[in-house]
Amino acid sequence: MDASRHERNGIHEQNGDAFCVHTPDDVSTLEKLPEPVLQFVKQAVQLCRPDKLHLCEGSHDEQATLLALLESRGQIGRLNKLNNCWLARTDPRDVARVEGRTVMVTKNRRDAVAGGVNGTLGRWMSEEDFEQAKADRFPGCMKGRTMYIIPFSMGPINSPLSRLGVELTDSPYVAVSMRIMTRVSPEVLLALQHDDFVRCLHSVGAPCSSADQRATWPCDPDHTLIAQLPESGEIFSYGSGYGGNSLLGKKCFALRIASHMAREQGWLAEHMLILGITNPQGDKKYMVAAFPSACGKTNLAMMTPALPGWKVECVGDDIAWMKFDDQGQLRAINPEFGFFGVAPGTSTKTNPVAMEMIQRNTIFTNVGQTSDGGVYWEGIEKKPANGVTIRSWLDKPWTPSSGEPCAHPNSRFCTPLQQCSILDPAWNDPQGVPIEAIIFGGRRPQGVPLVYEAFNWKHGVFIGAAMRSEATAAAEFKGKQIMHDPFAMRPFFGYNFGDYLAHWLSMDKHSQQPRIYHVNWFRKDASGHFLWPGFGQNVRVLEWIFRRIEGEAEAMETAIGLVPSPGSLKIQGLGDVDEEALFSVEKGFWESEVRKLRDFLEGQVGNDLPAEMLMQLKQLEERVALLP
Ligand code: GTP
Ligand code: SPV
Ligand code: MN
Repeated sequence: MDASRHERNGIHEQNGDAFCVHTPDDVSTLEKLPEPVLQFVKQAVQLCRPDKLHLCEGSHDEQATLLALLESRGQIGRLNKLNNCWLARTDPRDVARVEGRTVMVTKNRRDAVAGGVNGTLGRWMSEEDFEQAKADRFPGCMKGRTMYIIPFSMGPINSPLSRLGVELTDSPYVAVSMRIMTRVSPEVLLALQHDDFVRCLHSVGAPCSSADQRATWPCDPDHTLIAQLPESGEIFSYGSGYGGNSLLGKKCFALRIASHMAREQGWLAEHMLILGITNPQGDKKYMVAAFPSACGKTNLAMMTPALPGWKVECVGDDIAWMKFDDQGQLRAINPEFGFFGVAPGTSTKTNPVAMEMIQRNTIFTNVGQTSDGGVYWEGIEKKPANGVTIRSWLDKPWTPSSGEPCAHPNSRFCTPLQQCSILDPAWNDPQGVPIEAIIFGGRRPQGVPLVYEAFNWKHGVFIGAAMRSEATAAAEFKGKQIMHDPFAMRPFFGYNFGDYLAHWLSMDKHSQQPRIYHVNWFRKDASGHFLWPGFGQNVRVLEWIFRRIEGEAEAMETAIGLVPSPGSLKIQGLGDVDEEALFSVEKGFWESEVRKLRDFLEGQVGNDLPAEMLMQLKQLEERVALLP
């Protein structure tokens, strides 16, 4: 591809470097913008050549207008059975994050990727290569389209833990989704007068003549590129309209750019849910948990506890920004304003809270549709009424015997946070909530116990670094291979993973470190059945963690950490649970696990690995060697 790709298509006429958008609407839009935002918009307009500008104010009426526009173009359809709910079907080539086309752009390669390798822990692109890639893609890319200007806040506006952004996009689907997922309001525009912001530029990469907006899901999969420039606080995303590739407040900003900021400013930006849990006596604790994509964060964050008297409340289901306060207490905010949750597997049994909240004001993407205007997916466990037929995410007639999934495995719902019936009272607290436990976890069909506790902070950081999990449909990977996914951040690191580990280790200086745990809901028996019922029953594990923090639950030492002493985890009333199989730590499995971990850390992190991590690895190897 070369710089004149769009010109060759007859789409981009060069009309000097005049600021080319000048309808009366556009002019009044621009007058409202704070100077730095205006400069950002002007440069983007010159580069991308949109036909029109639209400044998003985030109002209800504006949302309705944009949804109606999308509907009139056939880009979304109304779901009549639900209230103000919509279905988007993407181009089948644009259904998930594309890690292979996601890059960090920094002056020095070492600042972006560990071990000097473009490996599984991120990809680096040089500034020169990025300039070329940008020149190959962005000139004229918005021709025929409107550029939406979206000022947004990640986190409560004016919280010391929050940060601002402006996304410019030619996708109205992105505009309506950003209005659900982030705080978009005139207040943000005011705040932008004083505060710096992250500059986010997004294009679907399909310029068109104004009259022809017919493509139902414009995208350019062959040239997709998602580039983060942490040193200048910029994001450039081209070619994909889907989720984390295009809703730039989420993974690109709140994880990749923010983790870089967090390191410089002494805080943490993590792929973690935040929940509050209250025991029958009314004592409450907040916990965060990092599981890789599609491994159960949304489910845990909204859990309906199976133990009587216990209550779980949700602060967030995907991202936590955390900082130790002056008292040495770790505090967390959810920078997001909505949920972008996995649909398949969501049912009134597994997640009744989510099922209730998605009945209104929700945008579904790539789920199946019933002929009476409802939604359908694998595991919804609700038979459609007699005579009702189903169309799949590919808009083809579908029955259970069709031999292909009804919903794409990475299909999602996009719903406002405030519709969650168990939203925590402190969800919008600018100070954040106090965190007492950090939980890591993954999908491990073999070998990894239901729960274990780290011996101390350093060992806990090592447990995060050692995380592995089965691949899921949230990214482009195929099959069920077990991948290294340290801290559930593998696709989201904004800087060298070795430096990231050093940053986590440096938190040891604070007076009240939360305890660190590892959980695994996904261990299977020899015939492939889950050993643990999961979902609402996971509260039994949280209950044990709760009592551990209070100093009330017994644990015993194993080679990998502290597991519940026999009888300490409350499994009464669960029926058949094979405790032995759930908690066994087998020598053969862990020998192989530790070997893989050493290969990974040496190969991918190399000299950037902090010495403390090598020490932890050696100690684990020694403990595993002593296993019977
Ligand atoms: P992202 O939004 O991609 O970051 O994912 P997430 O971590 O929020 O994943 P989510 O909670 O949406 O879970 C995805 C899948 O995991 C669904 O298919 C769930 O049914 C399944 N799942 C969640 N919790 C459990 C559990 O406790 N046991 C079992 N067996 N499956 C679970
Ligand atoms: C994930 O993949 O972890 C998600 C979905 O939360 S997306 O926003 O598409 O990255
Ligand atoms: Mn996620």
